[in-house]
Amino acid sequence: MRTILVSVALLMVSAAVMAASPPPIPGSTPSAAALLSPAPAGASVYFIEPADGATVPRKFTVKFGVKGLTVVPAGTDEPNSGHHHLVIDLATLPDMTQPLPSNSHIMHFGKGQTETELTLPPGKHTLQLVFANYQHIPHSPPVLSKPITITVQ
Ligand SMILES: [Cu+2]
Repeated sequence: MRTILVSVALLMVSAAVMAASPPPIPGSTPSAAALLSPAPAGASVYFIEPADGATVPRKFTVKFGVKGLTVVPAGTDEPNSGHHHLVIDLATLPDMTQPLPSNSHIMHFGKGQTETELTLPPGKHTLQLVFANYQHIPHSPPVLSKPITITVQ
């Protein structure tokens, strides 16, 4: 009997908590704007290596540079911080106001890494860096490198 009473009390508490936060309206993204982090003036990301136009072996190192922002692991919500994302062979960038997708064209470095080893098939490839906040959402305005083109041997 006592267990039942406690359960009923818990149910009432959960109902009250749920009533306090109304469900999002379907089709709208009310929280997205609130999650955007402002980019400090002059913030930038860039490739330390390889250089634009470089010829590299199939397996090569990519080093990420950043100015005006601090690299922290994903999930760490601090002002003017975030983590690197490497965009590979993607002509059109995804929506810069939403969390970046994670797929073969967009690599997340959510542990706060500032370099990686990449293996790509021979030929020309484009690389671009996008910095994003603790929720994987690019800053506002987005902090992007210019895309570089490399030739993999
Ligand atoms: Cu991310």
